[in-house]
Amino acid sequence: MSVGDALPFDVNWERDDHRITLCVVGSGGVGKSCVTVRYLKDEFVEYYDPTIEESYFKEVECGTRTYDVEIIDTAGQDEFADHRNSALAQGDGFLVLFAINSPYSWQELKELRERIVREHEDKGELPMVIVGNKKDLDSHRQVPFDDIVDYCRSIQCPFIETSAKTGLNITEAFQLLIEQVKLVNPTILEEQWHYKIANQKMRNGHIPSRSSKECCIL
Ligand SMILES: Nc1nc2c(ncn2[C@@H]2O[C@H](COP(=O)(O)OP(=O)(O)O)[C@@H](O)[C@H]2O)c(=O)[nH]1
Ligand SMILES: [Mg+2]
Repeated sequence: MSVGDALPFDVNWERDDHRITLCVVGSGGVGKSCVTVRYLKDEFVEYYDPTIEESYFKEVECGTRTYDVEIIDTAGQDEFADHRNSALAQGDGFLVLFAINSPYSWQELKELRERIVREHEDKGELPMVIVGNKKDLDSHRQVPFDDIVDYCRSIQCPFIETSAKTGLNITEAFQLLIEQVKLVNPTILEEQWHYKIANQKMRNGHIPSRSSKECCIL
């Protein structure tokens, strides 16, 4: 479909948020901020304030299309007793991180994943990718690879090892997640795409009517 074509369905203009939200989660210090910034800016910045939650926007390619995606680098999950309004409750997909040199973060990952699944149990299957970060510290690995594979098989979740420091598999991790979103929840990607096309038409001076598929050209 090109920008010039009529929309195949009515865009709900009452909703101003057709973005796909991907949340980067995991216990403190696993590298959530570094992974996110490596993906967005291809830089490794050693230190981020661990208490700050940041939100970014990016166009992400999947197949032949690009989608507007919000990426939330979460923080302070240890205190989220009541997190109903938090990113964890709103995410459409989750990159769940641990650090391969931290058994604590691996245990935390399992608990965190269960909390996210409980939070979204009404939605059924949830797009998720498990990420073992700090792969550059493989010589200090404390989470056995076989344990990770066994766990990920048991919950049927894709797994990838990354390094924010070297950039290894960072784009691939986000790509894997967007592919999971496409697999589990293709409708939200479709909606996002049509919303994006409608916005491009608006910018080009085409005002789609709210109730018909026709456009009037000003
Ligand atoms: N060696 C190595 N250090 C990393 C990597 N990713 C993050 N770090 C370091 O781990 C610490 C915590 O990273 P940060 O992104 O702030 O963790 P967050 O609390 O999960 O957001 C910082 O000192 C980073 O420099 C990585 O891939 N390899
Ligand atoms: Mg952080």
